[in-house]
Amino acid sequence: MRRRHFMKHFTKLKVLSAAALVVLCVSLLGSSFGVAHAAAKASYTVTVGNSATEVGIDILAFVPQTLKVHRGDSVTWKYAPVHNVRFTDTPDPNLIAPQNIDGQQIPAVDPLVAVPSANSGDPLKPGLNTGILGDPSGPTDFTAVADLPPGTYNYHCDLHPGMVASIVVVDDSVDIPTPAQVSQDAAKEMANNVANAELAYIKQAEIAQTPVIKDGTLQVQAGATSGPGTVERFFPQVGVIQEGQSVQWTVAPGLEPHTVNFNLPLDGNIPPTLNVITDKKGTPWLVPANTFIPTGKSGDSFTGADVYSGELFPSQTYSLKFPKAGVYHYFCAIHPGHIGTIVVLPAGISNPLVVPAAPAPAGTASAAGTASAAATQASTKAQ
Ligand SMILES: [Cu+2]
Repeated sequence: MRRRHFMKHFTKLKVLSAAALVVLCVSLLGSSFGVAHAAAKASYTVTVGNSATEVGIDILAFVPQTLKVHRGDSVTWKYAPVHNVRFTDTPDPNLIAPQNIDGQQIPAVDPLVAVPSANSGDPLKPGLNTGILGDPSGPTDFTAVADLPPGTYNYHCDLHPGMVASIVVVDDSVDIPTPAQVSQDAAKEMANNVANAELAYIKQAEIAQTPVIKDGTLQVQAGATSGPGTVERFFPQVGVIQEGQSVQWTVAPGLEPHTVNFNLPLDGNIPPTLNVITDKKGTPWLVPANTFIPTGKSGDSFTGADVYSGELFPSQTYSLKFPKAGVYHYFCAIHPGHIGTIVVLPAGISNPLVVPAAPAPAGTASAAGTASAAATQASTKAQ
């Protein structure tokens, strides 16, 4: 999700006092390289997602997923848009639900998720919520000091309910990887995730070059997934059908929802997914933009007036029938740059993208039969 305002910018606290620094140096001198000892109050980093929005790739993962720390170490989450960190075992089931705003029931992001429960630099506590962070213009940070007894503390992102991770506070006597080692491994893991997502993008784009029109319905995939990586694009990006045919969008499995919104604004200016409104008491609320609210149901006909699908979740489908020839651009209200086009050809013009199926040779009933007949022919010619 994309947000331009309402970003809480937190001041990073310097957790190392001069005295602590001396202790740290002495401790490092006496230790073997690459292992963090208990006396050092170390500062660890967790990367929250990763985004290459110019090509529509997001990585929906906390890296590292499991971070071992000693009591008193600090953890900084670095957000690449847009996530929250909340220390509970279950994501909020009512992420966007009607809220009482000045006596009216208005759909808004649950304050449990939207409003931070602590400031950056505060001690880590079960239930801590950082609020939604990660401006599209760059990552933002949140730091918490893990002053907790040894144990496993789970957290997740409420916007992407499969994004789960944990901080494991280990006993002071246990050696754990240093922050430098953890960051180095995390960078490698994240680079792998991005490379895999790029590969998924290329593969899906290649598949989409051969359109699938089944029973008069073109199949379009919204997004592609590779492990924690998602590609926020439509496949095919340009769909071609004939008047009276339909398009069915299927959201790729994974964690990322999408929408199908006709029409793309003429100036290309897609409004932000969420807006901030302030109630009479001055409390800010995050409310979904109009583009997020469904105006047309699956199976409707698209005749040129705006139609918005509303949020479509992984594996969910949505279809529209196109009775009128034309070129129609559409967009996803959630992801910047997630735009597609449907070209509807007038009656009498056949779809140039559809490759006619070869007629089956006489006496062969199956595709396998056709293939083996062709193979026989080829091997005969080769001799
Ligand atoms: Cu999208």
